[in-house]
Amino acid sequence: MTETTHTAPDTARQADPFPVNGMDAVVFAVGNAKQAAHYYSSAFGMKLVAYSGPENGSRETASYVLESGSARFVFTSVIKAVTDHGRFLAEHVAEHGDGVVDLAIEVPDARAAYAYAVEHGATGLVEPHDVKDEHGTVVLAAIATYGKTRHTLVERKGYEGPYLPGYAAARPLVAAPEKRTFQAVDHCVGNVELGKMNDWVTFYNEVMGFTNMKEFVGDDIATEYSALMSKVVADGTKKVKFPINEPAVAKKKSQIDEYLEFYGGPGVQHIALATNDIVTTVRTMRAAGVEFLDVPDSYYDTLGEWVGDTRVPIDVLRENRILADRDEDGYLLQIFSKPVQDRPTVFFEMIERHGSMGFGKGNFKALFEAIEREQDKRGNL
Ligand code: TYF
Ligand code: FE
Repeated sequence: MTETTHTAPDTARQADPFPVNGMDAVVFAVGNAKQAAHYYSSAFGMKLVAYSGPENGSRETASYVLESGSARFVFTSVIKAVTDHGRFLAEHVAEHGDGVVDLAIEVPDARAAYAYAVEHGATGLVEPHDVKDEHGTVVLAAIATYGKTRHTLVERKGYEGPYLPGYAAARPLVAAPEKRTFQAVDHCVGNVELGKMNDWVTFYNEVMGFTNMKEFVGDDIATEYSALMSKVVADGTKKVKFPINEPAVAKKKSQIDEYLEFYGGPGVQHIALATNDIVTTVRTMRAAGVEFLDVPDSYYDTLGEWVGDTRVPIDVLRENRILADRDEDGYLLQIFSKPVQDRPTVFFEMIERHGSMGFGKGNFKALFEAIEREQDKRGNL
C-alpha cells in the first residue's frame, strides 16, 4: 500500500480535488460466500486472509476476504437477516443474483473525500466514522453510485489488521499457485440504462473529480456491431479506472440490455484483473475450470498484420484464445471469462499491459461478436 502523509502533500496531490490511493476492495453479495471463497481460491488463485462470521461475533453475515497482490475481493452472505444491512444484502442476492455491492476506494482522508463528494452532488449512505479494534483505527464512509452499488471510502491510517476491524485473520483454503494468477484490479466496469451513460460520467467528473480517458465507443461503432456505448473515467493518477457502458440500439438485443434484464438494473458488469503473464494465468484458470470467450481462428490470421511485436508469439495467443491490441502508447493482451454465475451478468477480464492505457478497442468487434454468440446460445436472438 502506498504511504500518504498529510504534512507534505506533493503538487499533484494538492491539485487533485479527490485524491485516492487505489481500489480498496471489490465487495460481492453472494448466495454462498463459503463456496465463492473456495472458487476464487481454487480457480482465481486467491488467498483467504480474513474472515468475519458467527465464530467471531458477526451473527448476521459471513464474509471472506481474499487477496491476490494488491487486489482484494470480499464475499458476503447473509446467515440470518436481523438488521437493515442484513435485509439489504439478502434482498440484493434475491433480486440481482451474485453481484458487486461495493467498489471500495482507499483514500488518504475519508472525511474530506466524503465531504467533497456530498458537496458535489453525491448521495451519502454512511457518514464518516471511526472503526477500531486492537489493530488500529480506520475511517469509513459511503456514497451511492449506479444501481444499488456503493463506494465505501476507506481511510486506513496504517491499520495493521488483516482487513477491517471485526475481521479475524484466516488461513488459505488451498495451496498457493506456483505463480500469482493476477496482481491488481485494473478497472471496474458498470452497466447503466439507455441514455444514462453521460449522466454517470458527469457524476464521476463532479463528485470525484475523475477525468475522461480517451477511450470512447461512440454511436457510429455502436450501431455497426457493438450495440453499446462506453466512456471511461479515472482518478488523477489513473489507479482507479471506471468504464461506464450503456446499451445502444442494434440488429440484436444489446449485451448491455441482457445484463440489465437479468441483473435487474444497473450494476457492475466486469472486473479486469492485471497479470504480467497472461498465458500462465489463462492456462491455470482454464485447468481449474474457468471458461473464457472464444474468438474465431480468423482473428489470429490477420492479427500479425497490425498488432506488431508482442511478448507472446501469435501462435501462443491463438492456442490460448488471448486477444491483443495496440495503440500509440504500446500494446495489451486480454481475455474475457464467460459469466461466472448462472445469470448472464458479472464476468472477468484478465489483462497484461505493455504501455497501452487503452481497453482493447481494436478487439471490440471480435469480442462483441463472441459475446453475441453466447447470447444466441442462451436463446437471445
Ligand atoms: O472495459 C472495457 O471497456 C473493455 C471492453 O461488454 C469491453 O474490457 C466493453 C464492454 C463489454 C466487454 C468488454
Ligand atoms: Fe474491460
